[in-house]
Amino acid sequence: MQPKNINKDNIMTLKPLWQLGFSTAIMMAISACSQEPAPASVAIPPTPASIPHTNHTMASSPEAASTPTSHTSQNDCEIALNGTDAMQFSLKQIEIPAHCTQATIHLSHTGKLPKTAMGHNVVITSQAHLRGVLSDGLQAGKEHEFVKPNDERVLAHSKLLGGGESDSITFDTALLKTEPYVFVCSFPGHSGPMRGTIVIQ
Ligand SMILES: [Cu+2]
Repeated sequence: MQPKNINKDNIMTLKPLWQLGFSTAIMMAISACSQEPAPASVAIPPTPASIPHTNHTMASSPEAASTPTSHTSQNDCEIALNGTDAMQFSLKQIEIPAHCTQATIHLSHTGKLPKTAMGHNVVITSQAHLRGVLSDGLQAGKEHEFVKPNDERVLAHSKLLGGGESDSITFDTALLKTEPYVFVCSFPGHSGPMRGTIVIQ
């Protein structure tokens, strides 16, 4: 049959070509490796771990030296977070200074919609437990403000807020240093856009 022969021919001719291409690529890769010396000029940036966390004024640049040192160490452990009628948090990432043993999140609903339509909360949990916390929160329903009661996977959570309301939560930061943590709004349908990572730095 004609179609079969054509197929066979194609395979026969394609295979050597493919092998040639493959071996050429390998040879090129090998020669590229052996010819190029290691780029010695690449500067290794200092890792965050190498920066002494007790030293706030690393006066390595003029800007850093001229920065007012009026901030108190208590205030930088407090984070302001807004939720809007457009189903957004004001932050995609919460940064907590490494010296904070506790951190506080002040959540404000800056919109006007009621919490039945556009409720916002902030729930702190590990990345690994996020999915389970959200599905159990959904099951817990609105009478529990979409957080399973006494959920051990939840480090902290705020009340569910409507427009114009606010709430604050304070939590220990020790666990945040052991694995990736996230903040999320557990109101149905909000966890996609309304979530972010927590970074200790
Ligand atoms: Cu929300």
